[in-house]
Amino acid sequence: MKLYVCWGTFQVPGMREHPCRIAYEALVQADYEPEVIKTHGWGALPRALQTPGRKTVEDGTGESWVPALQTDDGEWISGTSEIVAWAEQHAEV
Ligand SMILES: N[C@@H](CCC(=O)N[C@@H](CS)C(=O)NCC(=O)O)C(=O)O
Repeated sequence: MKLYVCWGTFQVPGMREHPCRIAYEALVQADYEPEVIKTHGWGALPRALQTPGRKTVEDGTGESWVPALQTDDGEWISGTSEIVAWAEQHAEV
């Protein structure tokens, strides 16, 4: 599976909780080892200015915001709470 994130899965100083980190931790907690793809850029930019990773996310989910998960089945799950819910429902442990 591929987890598309912004610039990483680190905790951002000043940010209460980092959505990409929350999504990553939920998948690890469910015993997955997602391939983490850093999309960089910024979700609010128009498509012409998006990075290739953001364009891949937009093609899959309809929006360029991250985190977004592409499962091994090719299914896309967009949004932190949606990814957390998916991880809980598909826990390998
Ligand atoms: N409601 C969204 C918010 C996600 C969010 O704020 N993601 C940050 C990255 S951690 C983001 O996309 N920031 C702007 C950007 O990088 O495009 C969710 O929880 O999934």
